[in-house]
Amino acid sequence: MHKNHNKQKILIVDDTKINLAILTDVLKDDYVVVTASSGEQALDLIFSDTLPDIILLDVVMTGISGYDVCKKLKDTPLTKNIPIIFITGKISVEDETYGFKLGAVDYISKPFSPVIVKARVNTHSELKKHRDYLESISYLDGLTGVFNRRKFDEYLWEQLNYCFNTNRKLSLMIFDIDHFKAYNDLYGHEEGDQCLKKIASMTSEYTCEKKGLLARYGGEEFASIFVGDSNEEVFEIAENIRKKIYDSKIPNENSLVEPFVTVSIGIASVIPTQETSCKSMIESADKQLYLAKKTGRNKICM
Ligand code: GH3
Ligand code: MG
Ligand code: MG
Ligand code: MG
Repeated sequence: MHKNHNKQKILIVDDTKINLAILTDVLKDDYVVVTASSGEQALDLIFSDTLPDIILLDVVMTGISGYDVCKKLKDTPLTKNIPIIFITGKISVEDETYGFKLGAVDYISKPFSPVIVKARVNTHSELKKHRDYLESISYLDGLTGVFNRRKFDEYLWEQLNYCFNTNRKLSLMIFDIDHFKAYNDLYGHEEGDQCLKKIASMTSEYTCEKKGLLARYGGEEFASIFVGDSNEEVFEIAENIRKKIYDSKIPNENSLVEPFVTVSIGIASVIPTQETSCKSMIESADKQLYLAKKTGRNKICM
C-alpha cells in the first residue's frame, strides 16, 4: 500500500516527449517520477506540490530555458537546496561551466545513455538522503527526541511572520518542572534524565495532535507553539498537559508542591503587531511562568 513511501521524488523536465519517456522508464522503479515539458510547467509543479528531491533539467526549451529555471530555484530559499542535474545537447566547455556556475550538481550531455543517467541520479539521490537525514537530526534534542532550541527559534520566527501577515493568533507556552533540582538531588542526575524523557514523550504526541510544535527549550523547560487557537483553546491544551503530568504521579518526594512531579506553565498569546518579536513573546511567556511559580506552582498563568 505504501509502496512509494520511501521513494524520492524526481522531476524530469524536457520539451522532447521521447526523452521524457525514456528517462521515466529507466527511473520509475526507484523514484516517484513527475514530468514537465516546459520550464513554465516545471516551475508550476514545483511550487504547487511537495518539492521534488532531485531535478533532471533540459536546457534548450521553448519559453523559459533550463538555465533560467535553475536560476529561479537557486534564488528561492525554499528550493535552493534541490539538486539539479542538467541534461542537454549544449555541450561546449563554456555551457557546462555555466551550468555548474548556476549551482547544478551535475551536467549530462545528450545523446545520453539511460543507464549512466540512472547511475548519476542515484549518486545525487544518496547524497540528498544523507543531507536530509543530517538536517532532520540537527533539529532534534539528543536526550528526549523532541525538537531542540534551534528548531524552536526558527519555527517561532516563521510563525510570528505568518501570524503577523495573516492576522492570526500565535501562542507560546513554556513549561518548567517544579522543584526539579530537588528531584535530581534525591534520585540522581541519571533518573532526572529519565524523568525528562518521560515528560517529553507524554506531551509530544498530544501537542502534535493539537497541531502544535513541542521543543526542549532549556534544561528542564519545554516550550510549545500553537497557531490560530483561541485563548480558551490554548489554556485548555495547557491544562491537559499539566494534568497529564500530574496524573502520571512520577514520584518526587522532595517536591514542596506534591510528592510527585508537577509542572508550571506560562503562556503568551497574541495576534502579532509591528511591535511583537520572538524576544517579546518569550519574555511575556516567561513572566507568566514566573507568576505561576510564585503563586504556588503546578498551575498555568496566561
Ligand atoms: P522551580 O520549581 O522553581 O523551577 O525549581 P527547580 O529546582 O526546578 O529550578 P532550578 O532552576 O533551581 O533547577 C533546575 C534544575 O534542573 C537544576 C538542574 O540540575 C536540572 N536540570 C537541568 N537540565 C537537566 C538535565 O538535562 N538533566 C537533569 N537530570 N537535570 C537537569
Ligand atoms: Mg530541449
Ligand atoms: Mg527552569
Ligand atoms: Mg524548574
